Amino acid sequence: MMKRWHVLKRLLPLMAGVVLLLSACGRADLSTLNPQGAVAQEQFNLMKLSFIIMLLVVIVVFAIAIYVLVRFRRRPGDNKIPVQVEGNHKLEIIWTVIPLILLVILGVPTIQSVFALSQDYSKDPKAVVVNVTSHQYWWEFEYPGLGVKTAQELVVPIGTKIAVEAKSADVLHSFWIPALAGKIDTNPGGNVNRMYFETPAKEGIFLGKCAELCGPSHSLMDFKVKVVDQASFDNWVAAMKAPAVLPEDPAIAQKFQSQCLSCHAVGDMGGPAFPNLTGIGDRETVGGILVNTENPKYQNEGSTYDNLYRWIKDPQAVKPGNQMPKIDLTEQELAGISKYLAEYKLNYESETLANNDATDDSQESKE
Ligand code: HEC
Ligand SMILES: [Cu+2]
Repeated sequence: MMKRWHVLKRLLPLMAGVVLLLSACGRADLSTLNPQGAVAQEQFNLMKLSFIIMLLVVIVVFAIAIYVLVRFRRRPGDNKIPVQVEGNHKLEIIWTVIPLILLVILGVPTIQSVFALSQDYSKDPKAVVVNVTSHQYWWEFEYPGLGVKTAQELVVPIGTKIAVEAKSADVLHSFWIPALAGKIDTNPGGNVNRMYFETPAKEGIFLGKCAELCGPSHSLMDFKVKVVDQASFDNWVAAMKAPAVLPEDPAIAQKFQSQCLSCHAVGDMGGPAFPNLTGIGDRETVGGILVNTENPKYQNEGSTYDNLYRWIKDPQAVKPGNQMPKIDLTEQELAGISKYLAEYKLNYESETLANNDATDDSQESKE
């Protein structure tokens, strides 16, 4: 007994260490185990149910196995071969019926949920319909009912069903917001996949991921879901439709128009096929991964918006293989354009979200 305790005592710090290590793996804004909204909650309940059943089976099977090992072990001097039993009707019926019952307990709610969660809410007037298009390596969000298009950050109102129609512009990707809903593949070739999720009743920012290996920058293909109150959402929609604001400095404005608006859109100007930059100053990140904040540490020739600057200067260095080319700009143009974009804010948020700093602190710019 003493000896066993000694072994256990040695193992305790190790086990405590493992607990600490694993507890750091979960991020509230990126965890299926911290579900937000009704859909994620239902999926989590299914997980709990199957986990509990599994745990019960494991405990019973191990208990019987250990009991048999101990009770019927060979003792010194005992050389008798025990009675050999072959087949036992009662036992066989028991261990066939119990799994059947467990499967029914697991199956009925699972099938119910699968059908309930595959409902199409795109015709529901209370739902917000979003057409999601994945690109190597960014996400496009179009709100067909509202006439708005944005990228990288899906802005949605609280407590609402979001009906997603997902497709891909190039290769296979997968749309996944761990804290809000399960994932869905986005396919090329006009094949639309549908799902819906429900936003929680309070504001917050949730991290989304591409969950299908799609190329060298797959792991950098992040997006955000920004849940805001209804008033902020309405403000946002209106502000997205407002006329474009161009850089004040005419030389910078000219450069921006000729070099950037061939691909990008701001307000009512520019091309529709590439990420819409309207209100990019409000976005949490640049390119989905670099934190979009002012950071004097990287003061670059008059621009403290290090990450916008860094992206525009050499997007390929940030996300290898993405479709934005490196553009020839002078330091002054670079600084001017990044400052302009950083200050391009729509100011749509009500105070609650501005004060509730749900921004993910662990999202460091990778350097
Ligand atoms: C050939 C088309 C093209 C041109 C020209 C172009 N871009 Fe881009 N840009 C892209 C694409 C594609 C992405 C998305 C890259 C990704 O994340 O995979 C992007 C992403 C961005 C982003 C990040 C967007 C976000 O939502 O986080 C910024 C900022 C940006 N571009 C600024 C500029 C500026 C400034 C210029 C002009 C100097 C410019 N781009 C010129 C195609 C272009
Ligand atoms: Cu991917």
